[in-house]
Amino acid sequence: MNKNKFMESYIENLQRITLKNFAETSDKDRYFALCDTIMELINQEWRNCKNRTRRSRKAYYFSAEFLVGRSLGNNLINLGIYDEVKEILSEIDIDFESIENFEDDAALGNGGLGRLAACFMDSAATQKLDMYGYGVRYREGLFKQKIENGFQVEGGDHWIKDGDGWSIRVESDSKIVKFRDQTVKAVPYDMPMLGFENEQVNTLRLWQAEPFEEFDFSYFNNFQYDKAVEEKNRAEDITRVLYPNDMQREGRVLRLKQQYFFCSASIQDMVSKYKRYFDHDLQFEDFSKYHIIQLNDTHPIIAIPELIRVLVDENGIEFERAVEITKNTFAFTNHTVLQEALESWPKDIMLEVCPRCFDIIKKLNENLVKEFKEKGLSEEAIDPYRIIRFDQVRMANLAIVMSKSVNGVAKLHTQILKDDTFKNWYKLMPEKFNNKTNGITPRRWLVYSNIKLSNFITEKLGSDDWKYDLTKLKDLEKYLDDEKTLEEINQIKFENKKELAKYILENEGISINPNSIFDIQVKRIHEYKRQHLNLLHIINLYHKLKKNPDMDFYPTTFILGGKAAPGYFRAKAIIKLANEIARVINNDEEVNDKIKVVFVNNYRVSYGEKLFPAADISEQISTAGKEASGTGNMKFMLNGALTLGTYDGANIEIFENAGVENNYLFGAKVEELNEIYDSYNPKEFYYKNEDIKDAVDTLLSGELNDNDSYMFLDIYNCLINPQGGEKADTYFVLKDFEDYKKTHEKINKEYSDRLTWARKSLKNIANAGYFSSDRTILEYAKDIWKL
Ligand code: Z16
Repeated sequence: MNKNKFMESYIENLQRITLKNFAETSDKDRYFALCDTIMELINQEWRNCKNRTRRSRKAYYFSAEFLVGRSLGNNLINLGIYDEVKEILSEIDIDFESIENFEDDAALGNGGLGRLAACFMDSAATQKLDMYGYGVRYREGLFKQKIENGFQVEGGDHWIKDGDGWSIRVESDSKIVKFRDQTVKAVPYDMPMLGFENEQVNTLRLWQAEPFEEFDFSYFNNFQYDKAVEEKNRAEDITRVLYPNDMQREGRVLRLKQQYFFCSASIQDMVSKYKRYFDHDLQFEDFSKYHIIQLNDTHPIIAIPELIRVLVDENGIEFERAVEITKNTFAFTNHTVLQEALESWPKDIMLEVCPRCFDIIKKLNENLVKEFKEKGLSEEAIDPYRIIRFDQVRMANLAIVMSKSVNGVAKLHTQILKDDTFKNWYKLMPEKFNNKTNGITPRRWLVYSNIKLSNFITEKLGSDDWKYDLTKLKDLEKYLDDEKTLEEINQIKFENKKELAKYILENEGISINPNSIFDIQVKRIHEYKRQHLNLLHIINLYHKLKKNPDMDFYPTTFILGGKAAPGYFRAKAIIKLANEIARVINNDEEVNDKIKVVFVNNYRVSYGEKLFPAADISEQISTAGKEASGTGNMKFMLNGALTLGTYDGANIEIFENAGVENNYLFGAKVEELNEIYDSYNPKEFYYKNEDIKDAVDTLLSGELNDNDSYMFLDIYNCLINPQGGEKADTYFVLKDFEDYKKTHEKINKEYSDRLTWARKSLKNIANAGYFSSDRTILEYAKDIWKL
């Protein structure tokens, strides 16, 4: 890059888009001008990639969510010009960090699943894999969380109200999407996905819904202005907002419209390009040779009947032939074993949204049933396989029949799919099932967000090859017994903790001690993730410190954060509980030099970038068997935190790679929980264990105040009182409490041996290589996509 040219074009852009003189421009202006300048810089390479890959086999990642976060810093890192641009800006008195903060997170996802899609985009480009992302351009991303009086309050997230510096509207590639009762235009917005220091620029294409005709003049001419506006709104409604539920299916018509909307537009896009560039293949003989579609969970499965529809209805392909093509085109990833998340759509809703797709699904179901009957299966034996049952379309079944691959996202998770969730399917078609353990991109989650550790690693290894092949971190192990290195690791962690402390003081108004242990749990709030186990333990610890002020105890700061789905009362109760515990403890001068509790407001990608580098302990405490993988666990590990975790999801693989002796494993395993499931009685634990009783009773003792919301009673009841046919403590919080507490005591003791701790930290960093999404995406490419 030519520095002078960059500066010149930057200032030119700044003045052109604002019509102001340089000195008069605001930080926001300066941010957007920088986006423009970078977009110009990559334009040539982006076009080159598009041209080069027109006739090549490509993977298409279909996902209702892409949780991209901010792009400025990440793009500069991937272009290899981060330091230079910072310098250029400082030469004209612009502070990079301050303008960086003007970028709103692109929060087009709920949590792990959406962030995984974003990490995959980074890794695919970095590995020079031709992968296209297809999704939805929500006008409002995941709600902004505010905390008022300890309660979560949701606010809007109109992330593009001041513009969108990273997208190009490609009007000419617009598609028409037809619903039963409405026809809309799908307009693509393309975001460049840059490979790390290579020439690759892939595309993330997000569709926005707009009225088919900008203004319906027939209404207008009849003086029906309201009706004309109404039609426009009805179209725009489809992509107005991201549904904020993770792990909970949403049975609304508008949600299915969103899904069908982006799937239909994407399939049409693929087919029309195919016809343009492979114009000799009128019979689509080679379609599946050039396309493989990876379905990110159940959300985009409607793309399956949509492809059949487009082939049959719009291209005259025979039904059976279209089915064959489709079966060779799709692959399906499952992300959860929680039944409440597996989507099924009522027939009526499908008929209301996309009747032709329902027709096709019905036919697929009939063919399947017929095939089973010919094989001699009874009606009953067929039941678990039916795509339609009790007038519900079971999306996972549709995907499994129609895909060439079905995968889980961590070893244990895939095993549970085979043994349990999809066991009938597994018996029938074992060859389809495979595992792809999740990963994270080391560029965003280390190179960009933890510059100090990143530079340190490069210095120690004498090269930055590890950024391209994260398994090279293994070579850090030669420093395991080098005291100087270990001290440096502690020093870097300390610097990061100071920075986080400053940020938390500014944003949460709470002052925390960087010399204390930073124990962090950030993720969506859900009972299975057991934030309430963490909180009950803090309550009990607090009481112990009150009773015994001279207790040997290493000061600890407990940090929690995460959003609750707006309709999930108990998750919101957990947030209120966290804030109430924080209020009581932080205001108690007898203990607040020993423990502090912080609930960080509005946890999101850009907050995570500050939290992961500063953690000593990573809390990964889900009930065994429930967290499909987890990916936050990997971000903490890569940044040198030790995992306090259950034998669940990818934690297991973290323990395997870094050594369980360098982390803190606790709690019951899946097999044990399955065995005791029917006989489990949490009350036994409550009466037998004083600490449990102390913590649980505090929910109702009056010491904590839920402002008459009955929230703490709800948590109390769910732990020990079976309610309305529902068992008590289905997530085994009380069962695991004692072991959790003991493990915390061990951590607290061992932390003071600072060198031994640093050694464990280094062990984790050195063995985090496996969890690069570069490894994951290469496995997809090799085993499933054959790219
Ligand atoms: C989600 O974030 C996940 C699963 C799901 O069905 C829906 C959503 Cl929105 C998460 C899993 O809970 C998590 O364990 C996993 O690491 C992540 O998906 C990516 O696979």
